Amino acid sequence: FWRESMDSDAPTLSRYVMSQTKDSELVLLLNALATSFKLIASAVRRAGVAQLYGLAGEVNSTGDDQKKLDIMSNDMMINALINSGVCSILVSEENEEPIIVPVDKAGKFCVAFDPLDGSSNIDCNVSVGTIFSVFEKKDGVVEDLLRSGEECICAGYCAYSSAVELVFTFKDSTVEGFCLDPTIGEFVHTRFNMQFPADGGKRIYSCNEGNFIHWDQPIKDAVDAFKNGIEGKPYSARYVGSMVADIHRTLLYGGIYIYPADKKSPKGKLRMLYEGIPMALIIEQAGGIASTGYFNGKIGEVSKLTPDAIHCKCPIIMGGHRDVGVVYDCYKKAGVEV
Ligand code: P6P
Repeated sequence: FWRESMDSDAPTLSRYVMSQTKDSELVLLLNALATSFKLIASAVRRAGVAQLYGLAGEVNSTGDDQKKLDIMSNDMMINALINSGVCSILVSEENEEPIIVPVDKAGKFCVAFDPLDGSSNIDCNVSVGTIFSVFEKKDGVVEDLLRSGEECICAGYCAYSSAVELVFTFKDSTVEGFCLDPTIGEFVHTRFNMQFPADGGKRIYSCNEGNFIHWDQPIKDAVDAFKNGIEGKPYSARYVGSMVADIHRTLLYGGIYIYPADKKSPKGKLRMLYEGIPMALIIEQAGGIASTGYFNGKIGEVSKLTPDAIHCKCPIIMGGHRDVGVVYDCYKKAGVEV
């Protein structure tokens, strides 16, 4: 009995990564990322008692007021990645300019990340997360990150909530989930080959309806369809306003997440490199769809977009065939080729 009291064979993140690749630098990269997620989780946990709520008095690349936790989380990721010795270029939502790793510590990866996405929610204890995407260096210049999502070698997010949960995927591989076990300080494998619910899952639509007046007609028609219920089946509205929370729920429960291009945000609001592309890789490799909706004159796929600047934006419509199909039907009715 006593031997079952502890897992003497814990399926840790490092063990999983080493089982998937012989590239020791990739193992080092994931370890450095995991270390930063543990540090951020600790800072988020302590925010209330360590006076980490509130503004830091600066603004970021998005023009958002930076929270103390934004800056602390950003420092934690930058320091962990620079000292991993396997990165050359870092792009953070919190930094207008890319971070060029000193040559003596430079390696073959380029990493784009939003260290604490949804941090406008942090002061009211709503869950937040880190989102990241990884590319291989070409020339060691920032243009190495201005590549199609199809060249992304791995991507994922870490949710800081009731559990600290890392969900990530290697390109052309499965989506795996790891929970931080605080008793051993390791991410352990808890979800295997995550799949978007085949039937579309729960009928949930997730969008900021405060933008309704700015949307194009097909998006308005699709959201109205969800509101009115489809084939007599009602939908629920769920919108946290933290992308990691909204996407994680959509991946696990089903439904659709919509942040379209509109009159207010002609390129969408979310960032391509460290929100759109990583989430698209996760959703697609879990069997879902990550569409841009009508963007650049056509209906496209987020994972096939190429950023023209490190902080450029993209529209995002993510879900299963059932609900994304409702959006597509509305575009077809408007005469758009889908
Ligand atoms: P809105 C948070 O600022 C964020 O980048 C995502 O985490 C979230 O999904 C979205 O923006 C919320 O945007 O316009 O609805 O407040």
